[in-house]
Amino acid sequence: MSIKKIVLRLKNRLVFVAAIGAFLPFYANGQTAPTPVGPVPNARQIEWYHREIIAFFHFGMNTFTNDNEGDGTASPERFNPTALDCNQWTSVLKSAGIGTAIFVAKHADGFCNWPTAHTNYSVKNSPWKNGKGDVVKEFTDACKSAGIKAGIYLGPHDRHDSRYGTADYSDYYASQLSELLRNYGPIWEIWWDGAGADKLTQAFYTRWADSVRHLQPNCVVFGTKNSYLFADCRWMGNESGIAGDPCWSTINPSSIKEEPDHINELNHGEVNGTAYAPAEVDVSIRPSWFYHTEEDAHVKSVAALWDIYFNSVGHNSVLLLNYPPNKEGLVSPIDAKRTDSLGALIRGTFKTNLASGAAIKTLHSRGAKYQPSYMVDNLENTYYAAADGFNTDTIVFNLGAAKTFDVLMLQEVIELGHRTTGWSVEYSKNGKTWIPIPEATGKQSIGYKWLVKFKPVTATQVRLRITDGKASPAIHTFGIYKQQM
Ligand code: IPT
Repeated sequence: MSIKKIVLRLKNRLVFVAAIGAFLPFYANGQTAPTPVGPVPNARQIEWYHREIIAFFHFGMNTFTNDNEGDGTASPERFNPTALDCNQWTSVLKSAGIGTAIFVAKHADGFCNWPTAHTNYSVKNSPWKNGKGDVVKEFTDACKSAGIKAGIYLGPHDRHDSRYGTADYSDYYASQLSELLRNYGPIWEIWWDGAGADKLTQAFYTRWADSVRHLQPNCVVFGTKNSYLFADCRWMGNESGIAGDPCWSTINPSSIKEEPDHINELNHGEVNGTAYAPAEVDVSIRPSWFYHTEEDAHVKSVAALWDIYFNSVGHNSVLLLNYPPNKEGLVSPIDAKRTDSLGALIRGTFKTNLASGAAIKTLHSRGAKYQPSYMVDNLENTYYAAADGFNTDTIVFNLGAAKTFDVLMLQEVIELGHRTTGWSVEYSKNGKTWIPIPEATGKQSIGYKWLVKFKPVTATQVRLRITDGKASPAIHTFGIYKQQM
């Protein structure tokens, strides 16, 4: 080989090595996904978040005794819905756009809405359908045919059964749980109310949770008090529909346990909490959980429900909205109309992201696979991510023309953990002067979804300032919208 050829070969090799060298940092920083930070959701929790709203149905002996917390002595004779139709319930949900529902199979008065083999205190000793009825079956069948996921509340507390709190009660409850988890198709969530459940030890729940995991591996667990170890989602700390600001998906297990109460931690979560257990916000559309005619005039207004939506779904939580079916066994048309309007308001408002198509500039782009435009593309699997080493960013959306909006949406990539811990949004009419939106200033958590509403503003540019974080930002959605009242 001539000297010339050898030199040429060496040169080519050098060019090749240099090319790889130039490409590597880009590849390493630009094309690999950010590493998750802190606790992250399991598959059940990811699915749970995407349901956004779950309906709750409180119906049982209390409906007929005009009570909310029956003492367990009311005769089964009193349970007699005249026109029970669970397909009517699910049609209410379909038209409101709600795709998940949880039914109270047994509340604390102990009366069972299905003909369980393990107590006589049930529908089988009621006049309804001559004792041949099964509300759990009618509910799960109706959900199935409507394409709605069905969950079950099986009250841990029991005022009727004298075994409550003893080892025998653990057997009794386990047998009922098994009936419900074996015989009614997929059960999407099990709800372990902590109310009155203080006598139930961790050992009870360990046994019951084993059975849930064994019989329905994908079932979400709402856990509180001594079921805290199994909580896929936690109580939010109040029953009025107002999750905290911030509201972290993370929390310490001792706070979920509620000893002595930990309301503040439940409400806000804990930014450095070691468990991933986001809040499920239980609230009734009426003052009570069960139906009372005298509350027909006090069904929550659409405006109140809209606020609750922002304070629950819009606070990185899932809304569990209760409907109390009446003595006929139907959801009242008043309640149905309100959630119809809520559904229309949600669909109308979030239909058009006024930032879609914006020209977007960021300070620390990670690379082509994580483009800023992915924040406004309305696609499920794309997101913007900043380069490693930058926990803050400034993201400017040039809207191209003046747009008027009064709602803001942010979504993080929950699979990557809570990354951003400080953010604010400002707008500009000329690209020079920036005006803060007070309601969106000094915010902390984002998580699955954060919503803010405010008086309408008109702007040609909007900017998101990420001011603090545990890791480089990973933003799934940035949206601005006009409320469609
Ligand atoms: C409260 C329980 O303490 C909590 O564990 C959870 O189950 C919650 O109810 C559900 O709303 S008690 C209630 C009277 C505030």
